[in-house]
Amino acid sequence: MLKNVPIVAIATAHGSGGIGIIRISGKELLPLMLSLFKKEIKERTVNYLTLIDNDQEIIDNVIVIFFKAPRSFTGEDVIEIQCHGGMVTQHQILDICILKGKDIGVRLANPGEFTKRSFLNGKIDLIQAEAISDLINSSSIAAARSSIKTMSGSLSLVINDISNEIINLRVLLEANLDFPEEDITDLQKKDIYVSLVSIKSKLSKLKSKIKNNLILKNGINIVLTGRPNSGKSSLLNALSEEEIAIVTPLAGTTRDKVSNAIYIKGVMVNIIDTAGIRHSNNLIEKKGIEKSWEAIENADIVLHVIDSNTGDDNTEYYINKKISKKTNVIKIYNKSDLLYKKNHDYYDGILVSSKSGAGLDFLKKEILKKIEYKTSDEDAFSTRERHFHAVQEALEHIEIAISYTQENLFLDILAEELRLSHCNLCEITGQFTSEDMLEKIFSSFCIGK
Ligand SMILES: Nc1nc2c(ncn2[C@@H]2O[C@H](COP(=O)(O)OP(=O)(O)OP(=O)(O)O)[C@@H](O)[C@H]2O)c(=O)[nH]1
Ligand SMILES: [Mg+2]
Repeated sequence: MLKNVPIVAIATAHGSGGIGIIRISGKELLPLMLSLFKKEIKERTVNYLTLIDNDQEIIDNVIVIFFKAPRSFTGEDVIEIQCHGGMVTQHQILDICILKGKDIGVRLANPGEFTKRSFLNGKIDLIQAEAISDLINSSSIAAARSSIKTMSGSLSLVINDISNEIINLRVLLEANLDFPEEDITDLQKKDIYVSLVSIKSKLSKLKSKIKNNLILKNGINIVLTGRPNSGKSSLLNALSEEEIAIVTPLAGTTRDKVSNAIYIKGVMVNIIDTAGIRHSNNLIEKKGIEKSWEAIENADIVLHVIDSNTGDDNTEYYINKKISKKTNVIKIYNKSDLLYKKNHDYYDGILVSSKSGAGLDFLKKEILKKIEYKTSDEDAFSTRERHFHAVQEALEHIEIAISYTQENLFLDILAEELRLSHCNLCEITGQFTSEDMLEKIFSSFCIGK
């Protein structure tokens, strides 16, 4: 598909509405404007015009606004045509734009292509582009608020501030690279160390903020595991305050995964109950246990439920072998109501009763603690997984750099680690982002955006 030719799309939602907006963007739209409206429209003025098709039939009376490059959303010439919002009219206008724009190569826009052009023309950075998509798709007022803040550049500002600190340090280091280490004064050494520690602290803060926002945006997955009859389904029901799963005294009751979403301090927690883990020759139960293992692999937190009266039979050992490093495990000693007295053996987990509800509030607090969620986060950002990973890598490079300041100063290594850290931050804002990655990001947008 040809790049940089003018593009056109319906910018309003698909279907009939009060009005529809057709948007055209291209480097030089004067010829198309003259062909469509027979006159040159002044930029940023509202124009009430009649749009006529090739058979001289009126398509619609429309309002047209022209944004001259570079003072437009895309940074190119942009024409916005507001018409009556029927699908037939909108498609007729789309067709006439393509027909009359044939000489300048007008084609239909791909998903997200207007925003992509805005990014490529330096009007917005990648974070702001993503925030536009998040704003359109936001499902709560809180999410919309954080998107609009991010769109206005709040996250970009924080990243650019850290980037500038890294650049300043790189300049200092690279200026000294040609000199032997002894020529660097103790004062300079101390300055380098202090700067690195300051960058590290800012990145750590940013990382935990991004994580917090990701938790708010996506929620977390909790999987209940353990031996049959330990009380997993009972715990799901107790946390849900609803009879979601079947509970019986028979071992092997749950076969399929059963899940329910609850909210803990505004965080969506998707709880998945699984088949109890044991050796079984029953075909259905075996399939259920396979599903349990799959769920465990994808969990953010595993609640490993143990009947505090009967113990666990090594299930924990197998679960720990299966889970990834990032998964948290919380041991739950269930059926506390059946215990005569609390035994010190339960110190490594949480004692609860799914029957009486004892210990559940404490468990909820522990869940938020495990994922390091902080409730009062005023400056919410609209963030994505890729931001988190990039900041994490940027932080790792700074930590390596700090480790090389301990005894001798290895200027070349320091300079290289700072360069890599800086690259990670530039990936977030889009300064060094591969074409493939851009394709992936913008293709998730809707057409006309
Ligand atoms: N007294 C008491 N009984 C409980 C408690 N939790 C569960 N039970 C009982 O233990 C039995 C098994 O509970 P389930 O919730 O079905 O256990 P499960 O781990 O889901 O079992 P499977 O689905 O077979 O793997 C039922 O009879 C429950 O009523 C508890 O906290 N106290
Ligand atoms: Mg069950």
